[in-house]
Amino acid sequence: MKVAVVGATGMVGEIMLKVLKERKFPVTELILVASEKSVGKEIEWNGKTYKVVGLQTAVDMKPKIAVFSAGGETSLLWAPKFAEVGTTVIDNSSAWRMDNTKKLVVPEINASILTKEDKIIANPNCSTIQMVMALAPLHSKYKIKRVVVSTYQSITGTGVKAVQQLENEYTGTKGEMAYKYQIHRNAIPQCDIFENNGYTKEEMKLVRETQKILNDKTIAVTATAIRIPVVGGHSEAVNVQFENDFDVSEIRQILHNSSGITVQDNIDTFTFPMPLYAEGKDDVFVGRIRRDESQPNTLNLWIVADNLRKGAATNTIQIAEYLIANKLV
Ligand code: 2RA
Repeated sequence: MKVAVVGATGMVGEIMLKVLKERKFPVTELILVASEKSVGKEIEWNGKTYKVVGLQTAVDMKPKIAVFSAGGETSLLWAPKFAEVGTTVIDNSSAWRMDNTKKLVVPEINASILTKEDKIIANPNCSTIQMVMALAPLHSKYKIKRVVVSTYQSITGTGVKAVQQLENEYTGTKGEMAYKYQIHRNAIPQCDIFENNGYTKEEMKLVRETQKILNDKTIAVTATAIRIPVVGGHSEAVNVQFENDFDVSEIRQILHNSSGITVQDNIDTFTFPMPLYAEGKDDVFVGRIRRDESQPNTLNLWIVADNLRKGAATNTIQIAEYLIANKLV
């Protein structure tokens, strides 16, 4: 299959290439796409060397699938151009996520809504993906009423500049700032820009995308998204109130039986998820599972995942795999 990777030189783009190879995706022709300044750059993939091409060249090559991680502006302008030549686009930016005509997909939860007509598919935000992966099976069983989530987000979510800032601060080197403040030995209560309601875009993504993916606007969600000096993945403290009561051991069993979830939950052996150990893995790790004794039908969870893999690249490739398996491309 002719596959284009748009944003091939970025952090997520590089992981998408890695995942395509790891999962032996049926690539017969690979098109590496990046901004004009990277055109001609050579990238090795699966034993072959490829030259990066520009966006119009890639459209003219009519790939069957194009996986995007190139920012919202590029996606808004170029995803429709790919779709017009018959390409199915799976986009990692926020450009299409809340568009009523576009599907927002986590394969383990709602891939069945996809049809042949879906030519631009939105990949959810990383912090949303890991949360709904754990919440979806519990919602089916106990019906979620309200979610309160605090996130502890990896600087890789911001990109290379942030990783370099932390490195510079750690080594005492002067350099460009990705954040307004020092991130080394700090926690910044701002991920993305603020909206008029005092919440950041990142926090409102957790609200809006969760309701769309679980297809239930009655679910109340409130979020606080924090940036911390970690690189392995995002962590989330989730407090979830259900309509119905539950048994904690049954909750653990439901999560254990859910595809893409690994339960790491035993305080006697100090077993719980941590980003240092989630890095490079595709599962969503859930632990610290315990009843919230302050109010009925309410549970606390700790959810950790590699934000560049299941939070972005792997989820994207899994959507592409679903399209092929179900003959939707
Ligand atoms: C972040 N989820 O972590 C956003 C975008 N990757 O900054």
